[in-house]
Amino acid sequence: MSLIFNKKYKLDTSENFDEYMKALGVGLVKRTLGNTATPIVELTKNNEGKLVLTSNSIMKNSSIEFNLNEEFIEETIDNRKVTSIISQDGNKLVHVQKSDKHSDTTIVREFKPDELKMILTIDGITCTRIYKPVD
Ligand code: DKA
Repeated sequence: MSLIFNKKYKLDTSENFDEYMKALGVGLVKRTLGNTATPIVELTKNNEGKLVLTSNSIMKNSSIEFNLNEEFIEETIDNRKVTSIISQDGNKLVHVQKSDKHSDTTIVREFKPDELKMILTIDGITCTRIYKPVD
């Protein structure tokens, strides 16, 4: 199994996202927006061969560009500045975010033809978000 590029996925179901955001220290206003947003996510590659992960929603349009296994500074959807590193495990991207403001968090994105499954963990809290292909 490998990653799936150039395919748009839209959020379909989400479990425990509010608890996850609370553990990150996200305030009520942003959590309310986060809980109602249905982002559309797509993985592409740019001209330099970097991977690009785009997320578009009413809350924010964001895009991160990265090489696998290389640290980079990421500004998250809720405007945290974190140090990120992303590695590949078959059809999964394993994304670790480090910050001095909260515990390390890991986001695993599993790309399948019929869904994109995200598992987000922090401090023993697990959030599962299922995205479905658009069209
Ligand atoms: C997603 O892409 C969720 C990404 C997690 C962002 C953390 C906090 C967001 C606060 C609105 O589906």
